[in-house]
Amino acid sequence: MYKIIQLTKCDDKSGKLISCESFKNVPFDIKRVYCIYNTDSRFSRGFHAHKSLSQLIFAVNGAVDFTLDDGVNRETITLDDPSKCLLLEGVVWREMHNFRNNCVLNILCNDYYDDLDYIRDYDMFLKIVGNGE
Ligand code: T46
Repeated sequence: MYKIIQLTKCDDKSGKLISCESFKNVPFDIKRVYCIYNTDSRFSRGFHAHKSLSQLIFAVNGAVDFTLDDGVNRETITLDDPSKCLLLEGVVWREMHNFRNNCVLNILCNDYYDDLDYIRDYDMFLKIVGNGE
């Protein structure tokens, strides 16, 4: 349903650095990068799946809980360290809850923005993954 990719940290007394490179630690060609910032713990985000988009997601600041669902299993994982990346490939329902400590998310994608790639209806999602009526 998902993979965690651990980035190597270059860490010294002046600070920490992580880097992402296509086909090295990112398993796809990066076509788009977007950022979610100014987050508010009172509001959750997501509530959709993608038909074909692959994404690598990491919290460059703060923390957030991702609830992931493949139509059979539902699991919640926390992103709270910039070197801990969540790789989502395939049709996975995602919800983001409990944004905290000024959470800023960085997301790398293998494709351009396309509204038609979104599945925003949970029953439709279940049908697509073969677990609906
Ligand atoms: C995902 C989770 C983790 C754009 O114009 N370009 C973009 O590249 C993106 C991602 C969004 N938008 C527009 C579309 C909406 O009008 O920004 C608005 C907010 O997007 P959305 O409600 O989809 O945001 P989230 O936080 O619910 O979901 C986002 C991504 O859309 C989604 O692909 O997996 O983050």
